[in-house]
Amino acid sequence: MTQDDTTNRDTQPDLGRRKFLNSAALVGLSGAGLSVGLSACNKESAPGAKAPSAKGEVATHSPYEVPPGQLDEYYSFSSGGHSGDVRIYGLPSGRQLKSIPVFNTDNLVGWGITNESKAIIGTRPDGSLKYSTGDTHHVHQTYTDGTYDGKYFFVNDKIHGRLARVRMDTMECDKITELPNIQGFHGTFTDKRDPVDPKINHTTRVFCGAEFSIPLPNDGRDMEDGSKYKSLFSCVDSESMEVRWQVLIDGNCDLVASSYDGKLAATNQYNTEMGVHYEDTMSSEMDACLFFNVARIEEAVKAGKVTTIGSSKVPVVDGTRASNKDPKAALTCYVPIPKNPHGVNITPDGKYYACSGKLSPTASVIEHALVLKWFDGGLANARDAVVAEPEIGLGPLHTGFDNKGNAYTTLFLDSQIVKWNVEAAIKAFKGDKTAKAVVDRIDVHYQPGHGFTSMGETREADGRFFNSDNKFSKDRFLPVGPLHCETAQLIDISGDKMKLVHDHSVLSEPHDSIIVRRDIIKTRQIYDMDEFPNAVKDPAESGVFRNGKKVTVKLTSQAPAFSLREFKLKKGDEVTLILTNHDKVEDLTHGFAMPKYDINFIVNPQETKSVTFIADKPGVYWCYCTHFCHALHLEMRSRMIVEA
Ligand code: CUK
Ligand code: CUA
Ligand code: CA
Repeated sequence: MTQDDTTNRDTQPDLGRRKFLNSAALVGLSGAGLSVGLSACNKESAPGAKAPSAKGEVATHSPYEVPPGQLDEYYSFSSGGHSGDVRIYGLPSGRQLKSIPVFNTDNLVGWGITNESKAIIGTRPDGSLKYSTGDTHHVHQTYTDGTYDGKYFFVNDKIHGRLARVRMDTMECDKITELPNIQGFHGTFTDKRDPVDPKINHTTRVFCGAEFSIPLPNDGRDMEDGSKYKSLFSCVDSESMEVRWQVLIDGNCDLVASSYDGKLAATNQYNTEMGVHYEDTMSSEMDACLFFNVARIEEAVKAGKVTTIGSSKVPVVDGTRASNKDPKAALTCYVPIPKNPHGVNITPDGKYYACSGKLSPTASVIEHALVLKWFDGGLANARDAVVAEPEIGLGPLHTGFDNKGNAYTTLFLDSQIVKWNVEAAIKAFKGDKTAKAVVDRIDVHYQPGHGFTSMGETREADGRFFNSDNKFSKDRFLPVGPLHCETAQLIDISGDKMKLVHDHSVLSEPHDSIIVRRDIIKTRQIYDMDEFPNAVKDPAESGVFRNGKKVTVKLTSQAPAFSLREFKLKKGDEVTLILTNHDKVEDLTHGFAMPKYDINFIVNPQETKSVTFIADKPGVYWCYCTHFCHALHLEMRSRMIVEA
């Protein structure tokens, strides 16, 4: 116990509980065989640790610390769950860099407020947003030849069944597609390679699983007849964002994985029972990991062996068990695994899928080549594609991989990360008594959901870091009311033993993330004015342009002023205000807030945005710059006059 700890205690309201947790945490840490390096790190980062000296030197705390002025080595892109956004963190520091609004509305940038963002999210005939809520779970990037290409990432909305695309040069959502005839769009994964055209070596497909079964079409028929409830697995074109095809399946889809050769996509199924009631979904000891033969599905679509559902034009092929009994013609392969599995992840060498048991303490290892063999008619039972099923702990959920053949699985119930060796697990499954799958364990705080490794979803997995996104933080951070933040724990996986690097707080409620080497991400510094068709290219074009009741206000911003010091409207005008930022300096953003009209957005350098509103309240409204831009930022205003 250091002096700092003792001093700190006097200010802690709940002494006993904190003491208990400290020792509990210590027990966990020593159990995991942590090195001296970590305890040193803990001590030095305790309150009162050495501050930077007056000379401007920087105190160094641990080999993982990113000193002031230095940049992180990795980006982490993390879904925000029911906040509807995606966050960007720097790792190893854990600094939060940005929240990208996607399915939520956002005051900072005006997402859901500007016309441009509303057009992406989708509107109702009255101009209001079609949906203003969303639930982001899984973030996956586009690939070229098995590794990230930094072009786009995709993220799902579980609530309304939508897939969003975010362009990674500006880190902005540019397209959203609603999948037809599904509910609970949960798992999604970009294809790692499109083998159809050898010249196309990058992602063109995004696979999407539907977790909830519904009557098809869901228009009021068959609501009490559970046997009529079905799920669909969808494929979206990454460029057009149109749904290419869907597969009707038995059971449900949960998480999704894609293969490195573009031949298979997989989804774990926890409701093979096709239960409509809670208990029914857990009644069977075995569920499945379902594999899709992508080439055969696309041939069937081409050959017109399809149906459509309701008003949707998307071709649907039949992937149900009854229609796919002959492996040589089958579109789908149901590999039985225990019980209510959660998570399916492929090893960086593309050979194996790890599917966690959730209600079974096991991970099932399925060999990619054996699933292909089943489709060729060379494997008697689909279950024979399972080459290992090690017992790894309670409540296994998600698995990340290093570059040395090890898997790292989150254990929700055990509050641990377990490191296990895939080849050792396979040997043990074959009966080799000397082979031990589990290599190491480390306690995390508390109840991990997703875990992911640096570059672990690519061929360039580097085995440096594992990040555990935990579902409960309890006492790890200052309490902030009944709703706590969540804990992310960064673990060094470069050695034999896992080492806890640090905790960083994450706003509720992250699900999945990817850790991407920073050299892959190439962002723009400013926008290109020519890309905005409505740009006000010359401040001299500014003014109020009237066409009956329809009025266009054009203005520009350049620090520290708007081009129009004032503009006049008449009560009842339908106004579209277009603002182009003429500043070219990186990071020189202006804001535009309009009191009582509920309008607030920003324009970044060389960017154009517009808003449309009815001038229904006569009076004077000072529209002001919200984003601190200049010494005269507070003076940066434009007077909107609405005549009665
Ligand atoms: S699911 Cu959240 S812990 Cu939506 Cu990725 Cu497994
Ligand atoms: Cu422009 Cu503040
Ligand atoms: Ca089940």
